[in-house]
Amino acid sequence: MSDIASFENKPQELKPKTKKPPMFDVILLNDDFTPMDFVVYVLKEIFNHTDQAANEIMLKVHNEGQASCGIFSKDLAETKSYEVNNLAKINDHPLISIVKPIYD
Ligand code: TYC
Repeated sequence: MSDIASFENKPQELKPKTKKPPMFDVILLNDDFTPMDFVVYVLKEIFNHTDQAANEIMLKVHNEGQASCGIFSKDLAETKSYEVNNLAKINDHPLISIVKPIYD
């Protein structure tokens, strides 16, 4: 019997408990003042989206009120959200992103 087969045949309570790390969504919020070009720039610079993806995400936020920029570990999500909000602030735009835990 292979190691894998014997592992898979073990009762549930004897298997090591492996837990996936919690993941976090960075969500961009709409406002009436931030220029569309600036939002596209932020999505390309901070989230490494292509020009096409950045435009699609920006339009989704504009039309629906919010959209995900990407899913990350807690640290990375908080860093990217801070970078968005800081870049907006120093450029005098009201653009805001928030971080939300993903429950599965
Ligand atoms: N609604 C903005 C405008 O009409 C554009 C915009 C898009 C602002 C996405 C924020 O997260 C945002 N200029």
